[in-house]
Amino acid sequence: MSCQCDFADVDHDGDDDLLHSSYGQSFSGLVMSRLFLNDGTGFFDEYNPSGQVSANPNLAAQTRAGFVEGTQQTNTTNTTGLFHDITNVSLDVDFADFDGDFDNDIQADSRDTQQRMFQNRWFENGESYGTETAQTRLYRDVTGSWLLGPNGLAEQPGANYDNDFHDMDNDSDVDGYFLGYIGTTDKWGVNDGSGHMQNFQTVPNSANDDNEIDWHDYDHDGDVDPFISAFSGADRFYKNQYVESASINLVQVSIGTGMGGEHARLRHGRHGQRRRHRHHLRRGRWGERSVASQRHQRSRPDRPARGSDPTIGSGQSELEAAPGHVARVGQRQL
Ligand SMILES: [Ca+2]
Ligand SMILES: [Ca+2]
Ligand SMILES: [Ca+2]
Ligand SMILES: [Ca+2]
Repeated sequence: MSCQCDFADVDHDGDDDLLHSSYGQSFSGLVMSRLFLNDGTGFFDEYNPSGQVSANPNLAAQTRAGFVEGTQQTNTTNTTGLFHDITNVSLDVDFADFDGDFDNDIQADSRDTQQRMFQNRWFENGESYGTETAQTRLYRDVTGSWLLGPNGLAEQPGANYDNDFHDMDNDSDVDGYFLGYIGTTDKWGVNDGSGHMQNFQTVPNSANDDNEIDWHDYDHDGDVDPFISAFSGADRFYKNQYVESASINLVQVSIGTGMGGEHARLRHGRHGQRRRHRHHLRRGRWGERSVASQRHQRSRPDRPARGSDPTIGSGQSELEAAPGHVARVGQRQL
């Protein structure tokens, strides 16, 4: 019933702790996600300060079990610590410091229901986990203020298989790309610097049923660009135009041959091995492509310098402007 775990040091003791997400039996979204603390020797103990235990398997309403302040209330928008919702159809979880206070907050996607945001309260609790007597814990559900989206909690994604976070506008806070944010359509949102995702924008040509997003500054212009792997159909690459136009304004660019959706689906099915594909992208395939691209450009003095193409800011990509170059790189992929 789990499709994703993630590691980060949530309590500033120098070891990586474990967040284990669940999507529930038959994607019910009724089983709790759980946090486990590393004891420094590689053994993990569940952080469950109330001592209450979930029923098997579904977490009942008003239960205090879990790592987040308050009691369980489905789809709560409370942000004071009275209630939380730690049961959703979570196929991806990510640690990031959304509010810029140097501790690891949590974003949990949900295939079919409201995504969640949990604020790490280490510093708010005086550099401690908090106490049950004070009704404080390490995490607080802040979905109601950090992730309401363009239409509040009415969003019903239906295909939210992955989100990922990176600084898309170079202002030193993490922004987000949300797969299948409404139906199967993707959106990106920007962080206001204190954790609130806002100004959600629809990603062009993103109605396909996608599987994963990851980042890479493929054109080395100083902003990160998203790559989307598709469940079916073609994968997509977008250019972030922030450096050129002071606006993210994602525009789809060609990715050449050899990276189509059928190819991707064969490599990594919907649930089983998606992270292996991500690892591959980070470590080699796209990095090698970028290096090759740079070398090729330096060897062609007649080609415009990177970032100097005036058509980029009006929506045409650098890759589109040099199709021959893309084709040669693509052949190298095969
Ligand atoms: Ca730790
Ligand atoms: Ca934080
Ligand atoms: Ca940012
Ligand atoms: Ca870029």
